Amino acid sequence: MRPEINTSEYQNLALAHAGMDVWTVTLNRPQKRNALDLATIEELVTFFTVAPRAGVRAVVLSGSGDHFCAGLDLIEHHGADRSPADFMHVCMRWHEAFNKMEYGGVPIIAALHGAVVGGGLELASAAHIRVMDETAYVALPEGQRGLFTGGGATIRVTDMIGKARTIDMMLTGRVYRGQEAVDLGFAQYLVAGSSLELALELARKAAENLPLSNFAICSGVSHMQNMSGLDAAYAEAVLAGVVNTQPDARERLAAFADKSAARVRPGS
Ligand code: 1HE
Repeated sequence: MRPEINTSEYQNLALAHAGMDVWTVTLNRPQKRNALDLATIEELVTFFTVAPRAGVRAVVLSGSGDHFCAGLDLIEHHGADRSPADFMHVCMRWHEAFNKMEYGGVPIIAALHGAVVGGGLELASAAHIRVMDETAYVALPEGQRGLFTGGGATIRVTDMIGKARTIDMMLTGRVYRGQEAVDLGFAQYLVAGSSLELALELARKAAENLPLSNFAICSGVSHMQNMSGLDAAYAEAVLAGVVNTQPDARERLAAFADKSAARVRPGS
């Protein structure tokens, strides 16, 4: 049976259906600059566990207030006085949430503005597309706080910008923004206006694809990055075997064959 998204279950995330089975997921603790406490991480786990089976065709992830996300809730962490094992388990819940995002098969577009820092950058890195506005900036200030990244920066930020730049950010607290951030690979789009607006447009575009194609794109590419070239080629062939013969694709292929389908042109 298809599970439902029960919006009243969520306190720290604001969920809304934006049409075409596109959902907006908004970090909703602006008074805490959307810092990620354990409760918020659990809500992310819940949503991204249910979303792939609830018919969600794309997600726009954003933050309320002036900032996307200030990372780990430092006040909660300070107050909890955690043991090494406690914090290891906290990090495992972050990984649970972010892996469900990256590998879940539902396209996630992050709309970034203001601070996207520490764990906030780790969260954004688990999305499939990132859109920055002119206020957005990224940093990994853990080193300055006496901490280390625990939500996947060593993997996903390094994938985006390379090892040397990641280490520089961690050591020096370097901040990137604007075109430079896009050129380095932090985001695929920079907008003069609202990142949310473009993210929604991109999500709707992605939602027009068949869900099985999006599943392959939004889980297959990531899985294949973790494999040897030989295994990745094998897995790609198997996945394409399933996706490229799906009955729902016949109509689209027929439209290409009878010349009624749009052609690929620059600017389309
Ligand atoms: C917070 C947090 C937080 C704000 N945890 N409460 N992340 C950082 O080191 C970033 C820390 N935050 C900042 O640098 C700034 O807050 C911002 C640049 C994001 C925003 O500045 P501003 O001037 O708008 O806000 P503010 O006055 O600093 O903070 C407003 C409130 O948000 C204040 O709470 P209040 O109750 O005193 O009003 C802050 O305490 C609260 N707040 N950021 C908790 N992060 C799995 S490991 C991941 C490791 C990390 O992510 S390390 C965290 C890195």
